[in-house]
Amino acid sequence: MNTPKRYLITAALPYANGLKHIGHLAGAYLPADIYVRYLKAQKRDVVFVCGSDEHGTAIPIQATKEGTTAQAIIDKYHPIIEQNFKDLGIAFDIYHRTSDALHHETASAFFKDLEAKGDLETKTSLQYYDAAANSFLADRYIKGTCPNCGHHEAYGDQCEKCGKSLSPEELINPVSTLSGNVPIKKETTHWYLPLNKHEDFLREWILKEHANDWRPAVVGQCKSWIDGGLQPRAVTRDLDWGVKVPVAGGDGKVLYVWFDAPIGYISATKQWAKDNGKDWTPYWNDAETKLVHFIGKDNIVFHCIIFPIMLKLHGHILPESVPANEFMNLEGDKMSTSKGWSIEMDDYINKWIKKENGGTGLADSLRFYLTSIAPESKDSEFTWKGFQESVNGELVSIFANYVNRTWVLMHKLCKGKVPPIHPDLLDEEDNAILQSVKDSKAKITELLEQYKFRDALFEVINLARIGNQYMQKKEPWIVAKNLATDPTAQAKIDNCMHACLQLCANLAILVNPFLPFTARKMCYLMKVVDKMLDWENAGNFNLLKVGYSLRPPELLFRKIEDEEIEAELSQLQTNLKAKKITMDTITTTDASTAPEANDNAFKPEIVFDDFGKIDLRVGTIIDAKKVEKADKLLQLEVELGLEKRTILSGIAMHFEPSDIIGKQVVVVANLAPRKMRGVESKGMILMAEDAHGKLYFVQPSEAIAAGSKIS
Ligand code: B3M
Ligand code: ZN
Repeated sequence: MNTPKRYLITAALPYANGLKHIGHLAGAYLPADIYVRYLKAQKRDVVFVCGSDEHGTAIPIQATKEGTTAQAIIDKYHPIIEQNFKDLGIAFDIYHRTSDALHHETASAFFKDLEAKGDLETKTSLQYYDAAANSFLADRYIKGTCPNCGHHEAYGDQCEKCGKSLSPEELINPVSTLSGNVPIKKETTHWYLPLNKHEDFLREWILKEHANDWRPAVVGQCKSWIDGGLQPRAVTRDLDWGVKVPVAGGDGKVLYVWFDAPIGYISATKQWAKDNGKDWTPYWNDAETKLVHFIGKDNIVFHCIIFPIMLKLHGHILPESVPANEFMNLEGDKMSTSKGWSIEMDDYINKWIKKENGGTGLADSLRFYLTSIAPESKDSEFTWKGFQESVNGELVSIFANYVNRTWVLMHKLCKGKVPPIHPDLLDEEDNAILQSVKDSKAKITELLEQYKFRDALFEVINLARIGNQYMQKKEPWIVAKNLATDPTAQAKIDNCMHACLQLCANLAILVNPFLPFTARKMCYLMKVVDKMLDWENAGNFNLLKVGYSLRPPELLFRKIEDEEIEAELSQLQTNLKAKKITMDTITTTDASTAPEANDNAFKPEIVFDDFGKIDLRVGTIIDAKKVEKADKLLQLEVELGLEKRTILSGIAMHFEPSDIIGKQVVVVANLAPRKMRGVESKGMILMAEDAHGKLYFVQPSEAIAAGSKIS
């Protein structure tokens, strides 16, 4: 493609069902923002769209967890996520919502058009149904074992562990997440997008046209999908949350979230155009627009196979590239908010950035580390130690150090003004430094065009390194000692400091896509307007005018201290424990006795007499309720035959009280009573926990009399 006339850049629409973590940030939003900032610095016509994905089963499921409505959930998380992105410098042109009327209209019209043209098929089939909950089990309402990787908590639409896209029929041992029951099958009719009819198009477009310019992992995933045989894909669901199916027979049905969400990119563009007095149509319909989707690898099939078919059918342009990232793990494990093993953007902002009132570059410190470990070709790993080493070792001691030394010396040796050049005294090194800037700019530009953000950032730091070496060679502070004896001393100092300052101005331009707050702070120090950051200015050594006085030095970044890293690491363990399911109330309320994160070893041997001391009984739960001000506790009334007992159990995060009444359980009947939240708990319920933290009641294989002994 020649230089495109305009760009439309999208970043995956996050589900507004909870806070988003830095793995999400590194996967889609940060690389997209870097690319957009680079394009805008080139004065290209760019629109950067994103927004909340507010449909799908993820939202009502979160609402049930928080004991509220789906609408309340999206209204709670949409503004928080939007603000988090702002605080980290992710500068969308619009952050829209799929609950907006404009989106409902757009998605509805899109579906109607495809339906009218005969591009969709309908099919009646048997689908999983939860009789107790009176509901079909779409997507996340059904869980089971992934046929691909064996993960036990795979959803009906996707396994979050291996990323494979699934249908409920493929799940092994499916259970309803509504009731925990094994579902039955019931007849229902749905609309399908016949992916199989578009195989030739996909082969041609992805496996031929883009075989070499898309990332190998993206092409590879598409190829295995296509080779695996494309099937018609249901694009409607039996649900009441979402965009209503707008055609006859659609009562009680909504569009599948993955049908409506990508259309959200179009609605967002429409809204942006409306707000800015522009025309949205060329951005989606003109072949001279370059469309790029930034996503994580679990979204590849939707953006490379399904949505492109929809776009083609509806008469739009196709994405020119889909630079999907792999995953970013955290300290050796997959990042997961629900398991407490993650760093939320919101947490980082509150703890690191807000505390220091904007702080010494702490938003950019995170952007820097995340980009330097971007999972562009394989999974990568965030570690707090790595964060510290990267910030202290590169950002502080190379980049910030170079700028700071330049500023300090310029104030000391050149009266705080841009010194003149003395051409007759310029030597090879002075000339080489300008050439280095030009070379770096060329490399960085090329890498950015190829979505290689990690390498591009490395080149920027390398240029600062070259600056440090140049200064070290010239040693203007040593030359200054000869001012009285060497008549050319001041001229030599001027030449060196002039070059160092012009290099700083160039660094500000080149670092701007990656570290926008830093670039602006450098503009402030140089007393220039942001316009200086235009990409065309890089490679120019005339950016700062001779005689211009600059501001006194200010630190761009600060070091990250050992104590801060230790605090973060112990916080991670605390979060994990807080979310971790424990066997009973005693361990849940007493963190010191809670099992360690990966503590799965067998306990030390005991003799039979030790075991014999435990009085285990079968009990039946006859009542259950939440305990005030204790998120984790349920207060249970348990029938033990000889007597009824009140037992507190730390299972409130996992079971609804109404769901467990009538269940049989195993009770440690002779455990010393313990008072919690003013209630005395007499006994303990045994629970089993799988590797994913899901809890199961330990039960007799058939119902038996309450009070029966277990030995
Ligand atoms: N909300 C899934 C995700 O956040 C989904 C992306 C939609 S992009 C159109 O991973
Ligand atoms: Zn899997």
